[in-house]
Amino acid sequence: MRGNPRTIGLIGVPIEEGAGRQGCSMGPKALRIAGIAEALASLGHSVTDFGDVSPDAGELALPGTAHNAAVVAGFAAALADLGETALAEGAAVYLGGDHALSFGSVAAALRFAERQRRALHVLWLDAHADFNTPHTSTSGNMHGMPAAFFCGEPGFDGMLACPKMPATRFHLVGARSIDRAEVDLLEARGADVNDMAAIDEFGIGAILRRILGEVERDDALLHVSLDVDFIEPETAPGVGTTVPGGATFREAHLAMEMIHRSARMISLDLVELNPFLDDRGRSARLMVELAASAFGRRIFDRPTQPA
Ligand code: 5AB
Ligand code: MN
Ligand code: MN
Ligand code: MN
Repeated sequence: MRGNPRTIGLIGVPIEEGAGRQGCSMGPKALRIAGIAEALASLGHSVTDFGDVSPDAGELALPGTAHNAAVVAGFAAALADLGETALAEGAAVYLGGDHALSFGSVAAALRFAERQRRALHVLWLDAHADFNTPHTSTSGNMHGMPAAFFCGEPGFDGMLACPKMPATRFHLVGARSIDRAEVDLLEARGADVNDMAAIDEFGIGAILRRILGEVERDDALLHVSLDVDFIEPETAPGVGTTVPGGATFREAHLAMEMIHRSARMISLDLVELNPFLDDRGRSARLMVELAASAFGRRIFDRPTQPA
């Protein structure tokens, strides 16, 4: 074991209503079959699986275009509560499910941070910004909206009561497909956008070092949201929204290894895995490996593979 053993709560979130196509509801099962609990426990952590969360029932329609807003809101409400319970005991790992689960997972982290009187930073590892609102979205798919919600953009009345955070603490890394309206909003709010060109030019290590340094400077807590499409689709094909030119296997691992060393992460989303599109469980296993790196697995811990 490296560093301190932690108590980790796994929360399955079988939501697919935020995405434009079906399949992400099978993600929690695939991540469990790929060995998420065993991988974290093998590092010396104490792992509890809370099972799959069920959405609270309710009605909600948002002005503008936002498909399945009631389902997304129902998951968010249930998840914000269960997430807070998990955070009170240790770290939370959310097994997605599409990225609309972050309406709830980040709400839980913001509530927890507020109670601790600490600031929260969010690291968003994604090809996309997920900074649309029901007024700007051209697809109406709510997996493209959670960041705008928790950064306090208008248009989500009735979603969920929770603290909001300034977009200056929202760090997007890996972006290569951002909608016009998102670019304008991200710029206007001063969000920290690091696109693939920045990774190519400066290296992901330098970018992560700067971001984690800001978290340290603020003595803040960190929530990490890992979208499968952050990674190059040839390496992680099990996702509905592939964009070529993504992070490599090693870039993704280095990011997770640096997150571990910073010792600031309280919660981690593993989102957008679509097992229906995956190649023999490859992307599911990669997401598990990346989560293990974020919780302390190092290259030295890995046995050499037989030839
Ligand atoms: B994902 C798009 N910006 O709003 C939209 O996969 C894509 O969680 C959103 O990052 C992608 O529909 C959402 C075009
Ligand atoms: Mn996303
Ligand atoms: Mn994405
Ligand atoms: Mn996606």
